[in-house]
Amino acid sequence: MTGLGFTRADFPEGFVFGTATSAYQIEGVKFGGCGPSHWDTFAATPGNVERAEDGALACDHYNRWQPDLDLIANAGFDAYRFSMNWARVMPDGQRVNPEGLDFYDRLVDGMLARNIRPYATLYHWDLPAALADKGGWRNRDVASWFADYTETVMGKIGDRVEATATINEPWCVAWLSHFIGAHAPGLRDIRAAARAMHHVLLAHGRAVEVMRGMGLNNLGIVTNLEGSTPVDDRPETIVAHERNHALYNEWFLSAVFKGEYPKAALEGLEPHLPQGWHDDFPTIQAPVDWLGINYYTRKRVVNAGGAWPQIAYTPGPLEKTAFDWEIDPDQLRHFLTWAATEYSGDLPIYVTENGMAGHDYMLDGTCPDPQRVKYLRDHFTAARQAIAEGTPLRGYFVWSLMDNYEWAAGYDKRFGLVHVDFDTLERTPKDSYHAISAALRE
Ligand code: GBH
Repeated sequence: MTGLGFTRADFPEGFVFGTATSAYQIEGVKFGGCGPSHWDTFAATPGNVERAEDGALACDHYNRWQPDLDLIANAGFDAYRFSMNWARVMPDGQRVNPEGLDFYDRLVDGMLARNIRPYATLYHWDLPAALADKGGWRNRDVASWFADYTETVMGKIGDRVEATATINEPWCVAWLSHFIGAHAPGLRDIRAAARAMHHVLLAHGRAVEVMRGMGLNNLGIVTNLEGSTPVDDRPETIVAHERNHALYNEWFLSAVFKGEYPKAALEGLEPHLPQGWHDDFPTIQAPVDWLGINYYTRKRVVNAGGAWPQIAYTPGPLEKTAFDWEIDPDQLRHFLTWAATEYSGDLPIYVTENGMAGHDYMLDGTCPDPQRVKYLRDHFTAARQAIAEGTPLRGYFVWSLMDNYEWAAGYDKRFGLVHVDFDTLERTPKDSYHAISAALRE
């Protein structure tokens, strides 16, 4: 028995063990001709990000990618989920930056040289600022811009990646960023949000069509699913919970796999959707080969009153991470089985992200993170339960390889298996890194 409570023998033959990052969170955008993205703009506006921190240097992975890939290989991981920064590839949203493409070319070759399978994500939130200025995800043209970018970057690396995801977490791209206002571009506008909720799916579908046309396969989308628990059984609470679940968990899966939007979300969004939205479903439903699920926590929902959708969250009683997110591993089992049963059927499912934020600090040259070891143990157990229930779960990517830029929370929420000192940029594997390495190598 290892510290994580499993070895490879406890999972099906060929199960893919990986770790994940995203471009803006680790690379640093000040090198290599990267253009500004809407995250640089957002972070520069006071009040949006803790301490107004940004991704200018981040983990300096742009210059340190070789030792970083060594860390992945040395842990015994089979695969690495990474993303390409759209603004690095197309600094002004149009012109192609060869230096940026070369970086991803080297990175993919570096993975293959180390026997790490590359799982690429096309969009993990770094929209070029020039495209944001044209309306970004509110503008229907974003689907064409994204199709062009997809063709450009996949023309360079598509022949060597194992799998490709279009969009990371469409809920965050659309709702969190245009209605809640917590991520770039920081809007709080139902009309903007409704349009983004639709355009992000249209862009996904267009990208799938483009890649099929290039002869590429193993294409998927990555949704974030979050438990939604009503705090009590009053009718108004249940209504708020159903809207939350529909907007968060059902909207994207229902569109991609069923060609429809869930009623509990559509009742509020329909008046704000772009004209002719029905006609886009054939594109949105372009068949995918796999489904990625990011899972972290559950939320307890109350009815906030006021305007639709009246959703608010309130703290719950479960043990919490440094982000105050409740730890609820059984929701991972539930969502894996639910997604397969309701939507994706026999298609392979991957946990494309799971992990937790800690306030991890160095102690005598080591970095003890017992809460993370337990969190991972309990979530890997939940994944095994989903497999036992018959869910076609094929792999699991721990978020994240190393501490990084945690978006609006800046650098003090640490999700890494590897500690990063943001003054010296020194990397030190935490206890959780050693625990997973032992599990994978036993
Ligand atoms: C993932 O999002 C991201 O893909 C990844 O980049 C990130 O580093 C990782 O999680 C850890 O956060 O309190 O209403 O503002 C996870 C899903 C959903 C988590 C929104 C943060 C904040 C909601 N995210 N949530 S709110």
